[in-house]
Amino acid sequence: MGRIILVSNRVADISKAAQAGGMAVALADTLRSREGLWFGWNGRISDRRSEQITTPDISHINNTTIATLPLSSREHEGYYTGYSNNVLWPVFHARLDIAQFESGHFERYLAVNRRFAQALHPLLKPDDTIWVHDYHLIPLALELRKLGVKNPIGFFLHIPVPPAQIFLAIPEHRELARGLAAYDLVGLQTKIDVGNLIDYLQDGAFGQILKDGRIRAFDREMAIASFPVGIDVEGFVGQRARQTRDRSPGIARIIGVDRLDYTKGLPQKFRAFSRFLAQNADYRGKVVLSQIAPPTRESVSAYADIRNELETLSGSINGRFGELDWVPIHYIHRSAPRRTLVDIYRSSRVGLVTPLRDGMNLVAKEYIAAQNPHDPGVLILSRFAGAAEQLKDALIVNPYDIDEMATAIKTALEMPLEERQEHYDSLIDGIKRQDTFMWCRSFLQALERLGRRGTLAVPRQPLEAARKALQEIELARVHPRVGTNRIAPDPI
Ligand code: ADQ
Repeated sequence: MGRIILVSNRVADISKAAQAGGMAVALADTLRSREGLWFGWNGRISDRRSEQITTPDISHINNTTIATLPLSSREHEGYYTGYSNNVLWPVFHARLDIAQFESGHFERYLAVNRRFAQALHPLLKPDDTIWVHDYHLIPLALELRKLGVKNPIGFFLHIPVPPAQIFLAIPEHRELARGLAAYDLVGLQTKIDVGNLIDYLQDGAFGQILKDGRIRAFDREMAIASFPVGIDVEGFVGQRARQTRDRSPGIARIIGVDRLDYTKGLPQKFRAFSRFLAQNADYRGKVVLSQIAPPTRESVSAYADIRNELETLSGSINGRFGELDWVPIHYIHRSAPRRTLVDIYRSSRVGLVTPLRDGMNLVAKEYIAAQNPHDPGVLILSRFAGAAEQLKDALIVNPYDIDEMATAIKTALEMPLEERQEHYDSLIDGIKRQDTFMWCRSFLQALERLGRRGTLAVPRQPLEAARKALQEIELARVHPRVGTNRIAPDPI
């Protein structure tokens, strides 16, 4: 069996993968069981010019080679902050309003991908399988193909794909599509993402769906399929720091754990909790919202704005409802050690996971995995998190609908034990079945099968599958006016 070559913007420390959680665990596990190489940026910014940074630093951990390069400061500004974080991240999360299309950044983005391809090329062997991760590296396969690389190359996008009309607004959308077409397999989080990408490729890049479900674009054929990212359930629960204890007897906790990012819907979450307190005076003093939100990408101005907004909001809500012995919102702008998360989730009555848009959202899965099966808490989940496609037995809400979220909080707090257990049983089953190891295995098997036989069983009708997935989420959504989390479709 050939080697596995992983390429990602940042290379995880595989000796500490368990603490990082999520996909790092599965990738490190794959590299333990077969020879491989992990290539990417080492997180450092060098004083040297980019032309002088050509050979990667190489180290070895067991049978894995780690090859990393620094970025020059111009590259960091154009490729990382400028294009990846200020164009691709907001646009793919449907936030065209805050995208910053500045000249020169796309060229830097391409140039870094070209430099990475040139540095990786000499390290490759003919029977290697190459797996590239995330939006920073969309053009990498095309740059490798230009150097004559014929190996199977797969790409996995961790963030969502926006609807075609939004994708089309990126000035360089055709170059990005041409880059995607250089991969043999493009893996996305959900069927809805697959539908969006195929829609765009048909309308914006004149792609065609072939009879076997693959897509032909820019004179190449690629397979596009969904591979939902999961968690390592046992590994996560097993690292639990201590036994659950009720931290504040008599007070129910609602928990939120999100990076402080404008995609995570934190102001809407705070407003919904405030609306809930305004409408349910009897709950004042009996429930708190604890929001853990560590800082990320603080050099980007949109992140400073969201931080200010949250600090103002939590201050005003606490000022309006708080008492000397009760503060309604605990807002913690720091990271929590991973081993304490299980205990925090488990001792919280409600998990409130309401991003405006999210590729998957692993916090939703971690919250369920951490619950006590005999007395589980309730997950409230945004219909716009990729996880909603799998976790339809959560209370599914529209994060823009503050009243609906406020109602869902009440429904969750008052849900009888039997109903909570039914929801939990169905959710934990799916989370265990589609875990992080299955995600990694199924992507690699699909990519290697494509490399050997040139075929992959993908849905023949991906657009139909996407439409059905969207309808199913809408059907599962909490409906405040009906007061139930199940509505029947309207008769036509
Ligand atoms: P993220 O946007 O980072 O990831 P998410 O999947 O929710 O989002 O979580 C990442 C991990 O970070 C989780 O394991 C969580 O426990 C941890 N984490 C978050 N906040 C924390 C805190 N305050 N303290 C400690 N740990 C915290 C991107 C995409 C997602 C996609 C993942 C994986 O944006 O949509 O699910 O990649 O593909």
